[in-house]
Amino acid sequence: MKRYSVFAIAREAMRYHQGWEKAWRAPVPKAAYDAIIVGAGGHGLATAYYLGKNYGITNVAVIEKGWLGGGNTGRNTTIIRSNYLQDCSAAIYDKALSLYENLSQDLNYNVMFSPRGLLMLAQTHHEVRGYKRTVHANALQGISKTEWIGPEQVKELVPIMNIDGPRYPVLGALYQPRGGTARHDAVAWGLARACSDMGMDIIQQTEVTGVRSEQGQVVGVETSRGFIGCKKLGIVVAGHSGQLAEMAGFRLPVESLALQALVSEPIKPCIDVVVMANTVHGYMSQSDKGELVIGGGTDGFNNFTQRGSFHHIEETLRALVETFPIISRVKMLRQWGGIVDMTGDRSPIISKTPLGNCFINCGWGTGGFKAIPGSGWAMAELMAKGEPGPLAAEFNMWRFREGQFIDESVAAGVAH
Ligand code: FAD
Ligand code: PYC
Repeated sequence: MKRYSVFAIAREAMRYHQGWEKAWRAPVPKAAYDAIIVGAGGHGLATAYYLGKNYGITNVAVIEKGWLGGGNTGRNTTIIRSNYLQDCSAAIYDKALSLYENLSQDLNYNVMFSPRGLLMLAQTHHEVRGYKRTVHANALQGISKTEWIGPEQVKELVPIMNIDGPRYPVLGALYQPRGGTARHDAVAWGLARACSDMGMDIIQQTEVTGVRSEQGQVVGVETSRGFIGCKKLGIVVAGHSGQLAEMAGFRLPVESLALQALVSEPIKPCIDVVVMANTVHGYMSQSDKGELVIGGGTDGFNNFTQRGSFHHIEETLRALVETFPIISRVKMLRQWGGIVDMTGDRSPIISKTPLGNCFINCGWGTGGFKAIPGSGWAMAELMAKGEPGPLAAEFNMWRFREGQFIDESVAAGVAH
């Protein structure tokens, strides 16, 4: 792991930062690897990282058609929490949260993890019931401290909030003090640097266009730079999972949808917790630069456009202005979209596939940023051992055929 002395930092400052080493190499692909991971988003990079760190498997390539972190990982609104309902979900999201708490130290890279606390507002009686149930479930799971708080406590935590809105007054909130945010690019960059330091190849601007198999086993992938062989394949491509599965000859129960977000001009600090308002379909936090980071629900139709749209700004802001009247005069700066992969039960898939040595990690939908280290940990175990460990066991892709759904529609929030 690279460490720089204060003298090196001062020297580089004096020579206009011309002498820093590249954080990761730009290697020419080898003919073959022990493991190939398709997709250099957070989940693909974390899988590679824990393959090396936990299992000593470092002859690994991560193949990315664009630039690393350029998919949903670099487009998300960075909310981290583990307040899920079902035991298997709470376990993996809480594992991820625990890993996030030490990720900067582990990677020696500041991922700017900020446990500022997270509120999920209850604005209907249905939500009150749903969130109280989650608090009880989390207490029984014994892993993630969540609590139910009343409207006055909400107002104390977020003075800019109007809790007496005409349509949807705030009836209380599900509060997770350990929740918060991290810097999304830094998570991808820190993982990429650590993988590269372990000798792994991160191969950008290279699209996987086919999966070659013989007698039920993957032998390698076709790419825009030619064939690359592998002994194990991990598919970790979020909104493009259906396409990769088709290349490998199987179908997945996922849909691809655009999820949009926007940021405002920077303003003085005015909100120091993360707030999600799922009934009105809006959520908000403030970045270190002062921008309000805002998002809403998914587009109502399947698509692959990574763009924002005007109707979305209108709908999301109309909803949020009722709860945060002060934002009515703030200018919005940028908007964008990312392609998320939605399963019917709003829970992910970390699974073996019909091909013996091919594994898939997808279906994180609108909520996978928070899961990155836990997901990588579980996927690395699956790829290294060929069988899922306790964190992944219930997230297999056959649960949809068997009706073993892991219903997280309340916890998914923006995608309920
Ligand atoms: P990605 O980061 O999308 O990485 C997949 C990579 O695969 C991409 O880089 C892509 O280029 C590559 N790829 C695809 N096809 C190929 C191919 N054929 N060959 C090679 N490479 C390929 N989650 C939260 O927990 N909290 C949030 O606040 C939150 N907010 C969100 C807001 C928005 C607007 C969006 C879009 C998502 C949000 N999410 C949030 C969800 C979260 O971003 C995703 O679940 C998570 O980032 C998925 O990570 P990933 O590594 O699986 O996918
Ligand atoms: O999963 O917490 C979440 C989330 C918030 C916004 C988008 N996803």
